[in-house]
Amino acid sequence: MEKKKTKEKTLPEIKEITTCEATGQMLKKARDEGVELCFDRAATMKACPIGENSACCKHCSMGPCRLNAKDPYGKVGVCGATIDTIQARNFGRMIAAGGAAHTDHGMAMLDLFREVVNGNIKEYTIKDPIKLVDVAESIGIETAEKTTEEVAKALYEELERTYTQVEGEIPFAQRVPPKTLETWRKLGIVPRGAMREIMEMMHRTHMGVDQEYNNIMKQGSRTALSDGWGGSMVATEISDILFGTPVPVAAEVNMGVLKENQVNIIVHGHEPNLFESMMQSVNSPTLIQAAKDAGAEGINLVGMCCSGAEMLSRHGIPHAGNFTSTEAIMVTGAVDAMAVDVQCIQQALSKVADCYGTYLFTTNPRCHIEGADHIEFHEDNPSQCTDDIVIKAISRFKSRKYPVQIPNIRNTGIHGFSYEYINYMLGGSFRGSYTPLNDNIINGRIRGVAGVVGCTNPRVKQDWVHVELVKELIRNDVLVLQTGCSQIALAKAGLCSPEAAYLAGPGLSEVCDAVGMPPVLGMGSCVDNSRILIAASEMVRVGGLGESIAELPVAGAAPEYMSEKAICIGQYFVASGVYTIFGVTFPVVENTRFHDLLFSGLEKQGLGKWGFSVDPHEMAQKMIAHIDSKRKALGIDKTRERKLVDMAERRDLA
Ligand code: SF4
Ligand code: MSK
Repeated sequence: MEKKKTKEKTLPEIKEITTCEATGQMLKKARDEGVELCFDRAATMKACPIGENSACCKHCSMGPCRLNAKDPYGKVGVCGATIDTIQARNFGRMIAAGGAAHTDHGMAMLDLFREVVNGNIKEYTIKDPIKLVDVAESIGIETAEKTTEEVAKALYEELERTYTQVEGEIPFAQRVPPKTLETWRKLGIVPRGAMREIMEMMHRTHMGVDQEYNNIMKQGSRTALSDGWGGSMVATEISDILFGTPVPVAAEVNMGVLKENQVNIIVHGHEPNLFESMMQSVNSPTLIQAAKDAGAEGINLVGMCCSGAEMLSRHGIPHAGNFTSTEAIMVTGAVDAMAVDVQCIQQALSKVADCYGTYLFTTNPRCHIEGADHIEFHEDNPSQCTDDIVIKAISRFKSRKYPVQIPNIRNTGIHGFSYEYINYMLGGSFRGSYTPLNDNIINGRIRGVAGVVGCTNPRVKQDWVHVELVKELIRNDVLVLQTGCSQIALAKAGLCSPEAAYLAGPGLSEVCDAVGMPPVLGMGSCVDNSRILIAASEMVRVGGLGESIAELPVAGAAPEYMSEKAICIGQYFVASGVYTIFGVTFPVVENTRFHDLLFSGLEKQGLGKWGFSVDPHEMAQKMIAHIDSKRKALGIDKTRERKLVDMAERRDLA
C-alpha cells in the first residue's frame, strides 16, 4: 500500500470540512492511514488570488499578463487588453469548455440513438416511444401517419442540426417562450449550432480578436444557450427515449448502500449507456454465480456523482455520494471496482484506489487516467467491457486485503421527478398540466420556484451550503427543483422525502401534503438541468405568470459549484431570464464594467442576472427578494404578505 503522509498539523478539523457524516468518517480513516483526499489538498493548496479573480491572461506568449484586482484599471496587458476584456475572454472560455463537455456528451447520445434507429446497434432499444413522439412533435415533426422507426429517423435528422447547423436556429429554440425568443433574436444570441458557437467563442477569445466585453458576452450567451437548449437538452431527451423517462422511485443514498458481503461496483461519470450495460452485467446469472463462487452474497451496483444521480432518478439505483466523496468512498476498503467514463473524475482517484487495492477502470476514449486500467466501452458490444469489469471486481472481492469499514448511514428519499411526471403529478393522468402549479403560485401557497443545482467543492464545507440554502427556501414556501450533486446533498439530509414537508412553510407544506410530494424535487444529473428549462417554459405557456421566463417568480443557485460546466449552466439560465446565484468564489473582479454587465447589465437587456454570496442564508434572502419582486411586477404580491422567516423563527421551527 503506497501511502503519502499528509501534513496533519495544517489540516482543518473534519467538522469544518464536511457535514456528510459518512465522508467525515472516511476522511478521518484516510488521515489515520496517511491517505490524502481532495479536502486535504484544498487546505494545503492556496488558491491563486489573481487567477481566482480572473485578472490574468495567458492567451499569448507576450504574457502571461497579471492585472491587479485592487486597481483593476491601473494596468493593461502587453497587448493593451483591459481587465474587462481579459475577464470576458476567460469567462467566455469557461462557458465554451463547459458547453463543449455537455455538447460532446449529447452528441454521443445522439450518435447512439442513430445507430440504434438504423439497426446497427441492437443492445439498446427505444424504451419510451411516447416520449419519442412528444419530443418530435415539440419541434414540429409530423408523427400521425409514421411508424416509431420513421419518427425516430426524422427526429435524429432534426436534432443533428443542434450540433452541426451553421445558419438558422437550433431545433429546440421552438420550445422557448415566444417573448424570450424575441429578446434573443433582438440581441442576436439565438444559437445556430453548438459546434459553430463553441468554435466562434474560442476564435473570438484568441489574442487580438474580440476586445469589447459586451460583444464577447453576447457570444458567451449564445454558446451557453446552445448547451442548455441544445447539447444538454438533446442528451436528456435522447436518454429518456432510449432508457426510459424517470418517474418517482424510492431509493437509498449514502455510503451505507455499500454491502460488506457483496461485490461492490461503483459507476461514476455522466454517460448513462455505461451504467445501463453495467446493470445488465451485474444481473447476469453467470456473473452472479461467479460472485457466489468467490464467497460473495451477490453483486451490488451503486452510482456516484452524476451517472449515479441519473440512474437514481431513472431506476432507483442506490447512490453512494456526490463529487467530493468519490475518493473517500474507496477508503471504506469495500469498493471492488469503480468504472468511470467522463467529467468530474478526479485524477487522484487512481492513487486512492491504489492505496486500497480497488480496481479503477476508465472506459471512454476521451478519458484515460495514469495508473487506471482502460477497458474501452463500445456500444455495439457493451458487455465485453462491463462483464470484464464485473469479473475483475469479483477477483478483487475474493482476495480483499484491506479491512472493510462501511459507514452505516443510508437515507431514503423519492427521486425521478421528470418534467413529464410533474405535469402528471399536478394535473392527473387525464388533465396533466402545470396549471395547478401556476395556480398555487398565483394564490401564494407556493411563493416561487428555485433550481438549486451543481457540484460540491472541497473549498467549502461539503453539502452545508446546499442544505442550509434549501432549508431556508422551503421554509419560505419556495418549491425547490434539484439536479446533480446538490440533489444528493439534500437526499443525504433527508429532504427528498415527502415527510420533509414539515420543514416547509405552511403554503408549500399544504401543497406537498395534498399531492404527496417532497418539497425538494430531484430531477437527475447536471445535464438534466434542461428539464428545469422545459418546466419554466411550460409555466410561461400555461399562463398567469407573465410572457417570458424573465417574468417568472423563479431563481437558481449553484452554491458549491466548481466546474466550467456549472459556469455554462449558470450563463444559460441567466440568458434564459433567470436570476442565478453562485457561491464559493466568482471569477470576476468587483467594481469592473464586466462585473456590472453580469450582475445587472444583462437584466437590463431583458435577460436574467448573476448573483454571488458565500452565505446560504444571504443567498436564500436574495433569491426570495428576487422572487418577491417578480410577484410584485406580476401583481400577485397581495396574495401573500412579504414575510421572511428570520433566524429566531428558524430556531423555533428547528
Ligand atoms: Fe497579455 Fe494580451 Fe497576450 Fe493576454 S493576449 S497574455 S493580455 S499580451
Ligand atoms: S457531476 S459538474 S460535480 S454537479 Fe455532474 Fe456533480 Fe458538478 Fe460534476
